[in-house]
Amino acid sequence: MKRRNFIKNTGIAGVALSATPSIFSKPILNELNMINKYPVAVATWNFQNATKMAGAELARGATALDAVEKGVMVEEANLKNTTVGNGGAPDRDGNVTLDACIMSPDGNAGSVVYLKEIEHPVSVARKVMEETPHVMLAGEGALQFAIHQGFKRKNLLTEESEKSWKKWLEHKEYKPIINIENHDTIGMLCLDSKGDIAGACTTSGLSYKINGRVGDSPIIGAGLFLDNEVGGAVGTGMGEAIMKSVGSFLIVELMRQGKSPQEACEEAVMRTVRTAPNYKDFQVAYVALNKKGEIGSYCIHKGFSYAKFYEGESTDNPSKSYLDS
Ligand code: SD4
Repeated sequence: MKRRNFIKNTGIAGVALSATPSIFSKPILNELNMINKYPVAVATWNFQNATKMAGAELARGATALDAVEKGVMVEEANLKNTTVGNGGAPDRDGNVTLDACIMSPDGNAGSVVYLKEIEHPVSVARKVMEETPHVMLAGEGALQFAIHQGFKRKNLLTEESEKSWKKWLEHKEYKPIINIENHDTIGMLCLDSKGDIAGACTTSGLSYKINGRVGDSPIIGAGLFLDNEVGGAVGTGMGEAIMKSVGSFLIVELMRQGKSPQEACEEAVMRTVRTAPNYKDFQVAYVALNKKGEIGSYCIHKGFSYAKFYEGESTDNPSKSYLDS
């Protein structure tokens, strides 16, 4: 049974856009005083393959929701990315457990936590949003739901990840890594040709975490939040710190009160800096996008960047940081 009246407007948007000669030719919603032209896709870290995929979808008239899902799926399937989806690093007992969430412009949300053996948790999160009366499913229940929805089980522990984990077991030292070679959790926000915002966030969480640990990424308001009247925000880094400050929700509310995405991201990072005495030991990074297409980003440590796609162009953008190292 469907709780929410999910608006199946993809077809309508497609028809409207097919009459538009080039959606890059001019800002479509001038009344919003766009800084960036539609469509816009932004993602945490230099995940340009993901933002290009989302951008291509948006360019052919896809909704922000479809674009954001397809975008982050690129990294879920990327075996070289050891912090998202297939090939993600396991917990300290060798289990690959995935967390993901998705939000649509109408405020609907879906999420899965501690999901094993499913390559695309974001798509399961979308099914939770669209096909159930709930927001979040966890563990065995989430897996059973996914199987029932037609998802196939798969071993997600690659030889490489298993090798690294066995090496880690030799010392079992648990210390968060600040920036994992610019490959990390992907949080993405898309603004489509109608000016609607959707977002998604997906991760295998912190490498070698305690079995059962869930981070910020699947928590609506922490790893992701959006409000289609205002904009959206995504977070990456030490999930515990992001959860404690409800970082993404905070950013969206600050933007609602008039702050720019940049100012809002800075304030959210500063909340953690002010409250966590050990803030130098971990990374927290945010990216925000408002309805005008303005983007902001801020982090604790240097080294974080965000991928952006707009006007058909894809770029990597180093973020400003609180610390210089
Ligand atoms: C988590 N925030 O599980 C995620 C991990 C991450 O950079 O983003 N790492 O805490």
